[in-house]
Amino acid sequence: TVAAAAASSGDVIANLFEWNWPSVAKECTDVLGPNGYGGVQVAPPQDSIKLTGSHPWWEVYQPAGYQLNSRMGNESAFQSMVTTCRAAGVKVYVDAVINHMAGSGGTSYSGNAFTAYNYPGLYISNDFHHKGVECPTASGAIEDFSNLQQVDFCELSHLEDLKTESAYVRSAIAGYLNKLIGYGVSGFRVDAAMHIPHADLAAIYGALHQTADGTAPYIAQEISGSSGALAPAAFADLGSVLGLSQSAQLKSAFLGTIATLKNFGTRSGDVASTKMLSFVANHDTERNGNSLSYKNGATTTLATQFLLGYGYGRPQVYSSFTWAAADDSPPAAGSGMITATSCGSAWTCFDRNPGVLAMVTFHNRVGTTARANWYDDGANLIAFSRGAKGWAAFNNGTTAKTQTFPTGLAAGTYCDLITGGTGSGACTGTKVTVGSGGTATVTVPAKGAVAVAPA
Ligand code: LM2
Ligand code: CA
Repeated sequence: TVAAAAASSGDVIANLFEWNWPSVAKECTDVLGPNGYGGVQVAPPQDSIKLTGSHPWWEVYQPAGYQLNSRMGNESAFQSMVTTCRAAGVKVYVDAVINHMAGSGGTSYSGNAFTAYNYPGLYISNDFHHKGVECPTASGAIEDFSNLQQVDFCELSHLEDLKTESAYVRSAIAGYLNKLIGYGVSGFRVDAAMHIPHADLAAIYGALHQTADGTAPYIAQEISGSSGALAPAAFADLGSVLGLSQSAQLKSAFLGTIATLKNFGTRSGDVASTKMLSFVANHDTERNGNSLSYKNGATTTLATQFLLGYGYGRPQVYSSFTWAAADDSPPAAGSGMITATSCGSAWTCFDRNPGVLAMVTFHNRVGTTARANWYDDGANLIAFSRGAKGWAAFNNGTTAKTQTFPTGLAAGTYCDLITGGTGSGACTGTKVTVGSGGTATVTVPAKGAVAVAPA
């Protein structure tokens, strides 16, 4: 049996995309646990195709079997990472690639050989959808992403599409996920969930065990459609959904004017906050241009701080490797095995940014308290309170702004978490003095934030 996770202080998830298992474990112990993160999301841990020559990051999205040998480490390294993270109070969420297998035959990181539609001891041709059978397109690939039959039964980028309506395939997938739960995993990001029929997802989730936390696994589904049966809202009855359109809204706001974020989380199609896994960027959106990325520097840090402060969805902070070409491998040995993370130029560790850590504290202190006291200048200065528990201001402009804001806070002097730290000693940073009417005159730095939330 797996030990209960150490007392966790919150729900924020660090998405350490393609960090190897020892590096994830160390981050849990040194950074995530001590700073109040509640979880870590890790890259797909199952066996995957190992190409000859270069090793693009996306090898991990071509499963070759469910053994836990991957570019991030072997099964015992995975298990030890989960144990270490849980001991630090950090729950582990796994990216589960269950819609498909690889796009061709090959060999795997476990050293297994496989051919098209044939994974020895696991799947045979009859366990897949095929063109001319379930899939109506001539190519066998999805050609029209608004056509439900194609989306469900054809191949996403020619990746062999599992027959998830079959009892055998469902039980093989559930067996893999239950093995992870048995190791202490608390939930899943379900890759390409939109491409699995709703009933099949329901059957697979229904076969999952309780986690070591004593609850059903947390489920966050990747739904890239926008309307009808393919909209995120159409899957929210089964679990949470990824905030893809929300990350796109954050990009346009932070590259334009953030006053537009007054409706963040309340547009039509925005699911309930409790069903939303929200983020500024992920491994797909940072490459396809749909979101901000580390290349936007301070703007991305500020957007991450906003997301942590605002209170829509369960926020995720993305930290991964830098790249020149979209297919580039993370730093790895010639074998494809990913090397230890070193934050700096090859890896961007937003999860460690002091201003981000301050907002994780803010997020945890205000909890689910409703927003109030919205302020915006019609352009790039905004502020809001979280009831009477906290107040924050964000300046996305390039010059500092001084303004008198309603704060919702009791009169008194508060210490800015971002410049003053989160400890209980004397304030070493900006002081926010709230008068008897609840207002405060504050200077918000260019591309910066001020946030107060007493412990
Ligand atoms: C996802 N969500 O639905 C992942 O977030 C995304 O990163 C995955 O694509 C995709 N679905 C499949 O899991 C990535 C990458 C693709 C790559 C696939 C498979 O963005 O470019 O496709 O992983 O490795 C690659 C080639 C593609 C080829 C395919 C099959 O880029 O040209 O298609 O392999 O051989 C013929
Ligand atoms: Ca499918």
